[in-house]
Amino acid sequence: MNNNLSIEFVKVTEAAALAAGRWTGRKKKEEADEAATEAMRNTFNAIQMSGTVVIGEGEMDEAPMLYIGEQLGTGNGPKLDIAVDPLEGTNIVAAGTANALTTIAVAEQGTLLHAPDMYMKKIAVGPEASGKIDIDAPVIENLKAVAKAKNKNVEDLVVAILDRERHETIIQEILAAGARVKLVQDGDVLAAIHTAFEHSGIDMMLGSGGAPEGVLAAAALKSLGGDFQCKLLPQTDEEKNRLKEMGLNDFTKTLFIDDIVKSDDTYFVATGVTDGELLRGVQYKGNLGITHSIVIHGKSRSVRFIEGQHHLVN
Ligand code: VTB
Repeated sequence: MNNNLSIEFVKVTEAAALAAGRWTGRKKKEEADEAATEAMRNTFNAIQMSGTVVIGEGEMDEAPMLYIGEQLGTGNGPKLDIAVDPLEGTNIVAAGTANALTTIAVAEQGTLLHAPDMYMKKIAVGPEASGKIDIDAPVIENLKAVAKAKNKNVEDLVVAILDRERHETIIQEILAAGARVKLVQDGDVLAAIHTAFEHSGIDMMLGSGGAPEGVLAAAALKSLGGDFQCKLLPQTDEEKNRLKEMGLNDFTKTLFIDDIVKSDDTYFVATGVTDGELLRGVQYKGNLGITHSIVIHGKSRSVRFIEGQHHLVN
């Protein structure tokens, strides 16, 4: 992929964040999501590329969402797979709390997992524990393996997990092993990526969340040298049929990071909407909007933090 595209992709998440940020703390999550989606689509469509959404917010009939199979870009230029989460944390934005972001991952055509938007069981770790995890193993075994790899005691480990009733058993297993939890209201993309950033204090991410969020996290973690495994969790026959239509017949099998993201030639990009632990949120000063983004390039494994100043036309 042409390196110059990276700045074009940053513009996409910046535009989405600038649009969604206007809705921060207004208790209007749908409006925030729609604003992010529209800005993302418009900015993508100005890029010289032939992109396809391989995993996103829903199916064609659920428009205005960026749907699976949607074509993005001018139609000229490289053929690319795109994973999108126009607004990771719609509830966060509505409530005006922390860690909402806009995010995309882009890779060469045919290299990102193409799957419906459904639940996915996930495990994520940073570079030190890469290759040591097993999504099928008991929680305690994964904790022991991560502790050993990081030269820590199990008691020192912090596991990020979405604060949901469905996770009660896993949470109890983490606590019984002596480790600690960091309960996350929303946003398991960031929770997963945090495992690769020492200062976050998070050693592992467990639990089920959205499949698009899983692909986005895997794209970032692959470039950061971390590890990620998952299993798709269809809830209905309709979801099972949709999986089959997409060629995923054996949905019970574990998907490893290289199954989810097959190439190194990837970009993961995110822009903060509300202030968070990795990125500051959008700040508005009159006609000026200030954004903070991260760009992770798989080929070079470079990580860049980019501050943008934007003159906004109202
Ligand atoms: C996660 C999280 C999202 O949905 O994937 C989660 O990353 C999973 O779904 O920010 P439930 O909310 O149904 O548990 C979000 O929290 C919201 O899309």
